Amino acid sequence: MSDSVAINVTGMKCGGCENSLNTKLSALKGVLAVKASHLDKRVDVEFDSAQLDVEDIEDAIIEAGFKVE
Ligand SMILES: [Cu+2]
Repeated sequence: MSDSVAINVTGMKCGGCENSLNTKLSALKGVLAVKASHLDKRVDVEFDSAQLDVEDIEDAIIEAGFKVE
């Protein structure tokens, strides 16, 4: 089932940071769409809640070197 979440993320400073986070999260199984914004300090994620949950996404964000608020 498709679900969506907006996660507050700090540490993104430019479009390059957005791209690396987009790439990292898009690679997760079950992630359908990602939109990271360093200006909004936020990442919007659509995902299949049967395959992963919000914690898995947050873990990947932290692994990518950013901070979940
Ligand atoms: Cu950057």
